[in-house]
Amino acid sequence: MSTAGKVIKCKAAVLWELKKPFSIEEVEVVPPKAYEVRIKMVATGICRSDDHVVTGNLSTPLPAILGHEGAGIVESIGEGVTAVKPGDKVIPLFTPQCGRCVVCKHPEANFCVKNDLTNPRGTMQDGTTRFTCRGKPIHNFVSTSTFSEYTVVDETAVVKIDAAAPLEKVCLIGCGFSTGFGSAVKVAKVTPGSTCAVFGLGGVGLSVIIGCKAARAARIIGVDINKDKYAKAKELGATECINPQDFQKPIHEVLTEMTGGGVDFSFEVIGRLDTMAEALSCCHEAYGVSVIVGVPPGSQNLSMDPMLLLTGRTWKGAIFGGFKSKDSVPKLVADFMANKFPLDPLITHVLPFQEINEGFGLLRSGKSIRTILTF
Ligand code: PAD
Ligand code: ZN
Ligand code: ZN
Repeated sequence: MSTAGKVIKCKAAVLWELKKPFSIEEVEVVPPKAYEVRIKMVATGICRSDDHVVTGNLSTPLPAILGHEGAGIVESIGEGVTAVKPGDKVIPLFTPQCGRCVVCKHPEANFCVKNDLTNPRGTMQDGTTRFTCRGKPIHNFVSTSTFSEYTVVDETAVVKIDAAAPLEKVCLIGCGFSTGFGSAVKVAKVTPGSTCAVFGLGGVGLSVIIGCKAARAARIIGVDINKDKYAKAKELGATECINPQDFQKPIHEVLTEMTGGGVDFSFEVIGRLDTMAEALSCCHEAYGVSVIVGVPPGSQNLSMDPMLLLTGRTWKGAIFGGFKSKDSVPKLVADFMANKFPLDPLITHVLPFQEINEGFGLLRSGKSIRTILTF
């Protein structure tokens, strides 16, 4: 029996309050309005950015259905939707691509003005939400809300992918993989033979390493306080790994000495102000490029000595690896299908969706890289 045009009752993980576990609830998901798409989720990854919402580091209106690294199948479409049809395999896009705004028209930029990150409303483009639970409206999260058996997204925030793609793997292209990989190949533009330092060896940091290796960097130094992360980092291309806690001096001094003056490219993939400063300082004073990938704690500032930039360093940052989401995600899926990069090493755990709190526990304890929740 078709569910198109009807309210769907299904399970979703609702975050009612900060610093509380997710609550698996029955929610109502209303049909998509014009230019909207309702998706049956098949798989979703757990990213540290979701956890940043739980801790309060990343602000978004609550109660909300989080999750932004998913893949699913179109259940129904609203009026006027042409980009996808029921049955299509799709990836929701937490950075939309409307195709019409000044950012979408810019050849390099990807942070479409329709994003819900800078001033999050936790709604669809029309300012309302498609979820209710126990009679209350429940907010969306960054245009996606993948921690639900069904979700509704704007047409600008979803893209069709190869019908043969394994959704329980390519969901990582919805965030972690693309963010890390793009930070290396598109934002930093890592060059052959270069030296790179990657601070933070989680799912996103390891994807930076995959990107540095693909760009044929000669030396890739992983930096993490959890030594359990080193084996995987080396398997994916790190040539050495170091722990800042093993040294008496700041890690940027260690890296500067190790590399005879500083690395060519550095990446902060943790989300801490102190490591952002260390990553900037460890790149070469005359030509180093440092990229901020980690999401910093909300409303905190970092003071820095402008001399660090005056001598020639470049300091950058990007959301979603600088990729224009609609243009890039289908191509990245095709590249994965053509074995151009791996995703399997990033997946350490697979759990049924109902065990979402266990999945977050694995992330917080440093035991997982990516946990995939399956529906
Ligand atoms: P993760 O928690 O899996 O990995 C972070 C890693 O950093 C872990 O291995 C930690 O052990 C390590 N770490 C923690 N503290 C330190 C420290 N003081 N020094 C060295 N290492 C440390 O997270 P993730 O890989 O899912 O995400 C990493 C960051 O990237 C996080 O802040 C997330 O919010 C952000 C992110 N940004 C975007 C974007 O579009 N820019 C997208 C996705 C994720
Ligand atoms: Zn993410
Ligand atoms: Zn746009």
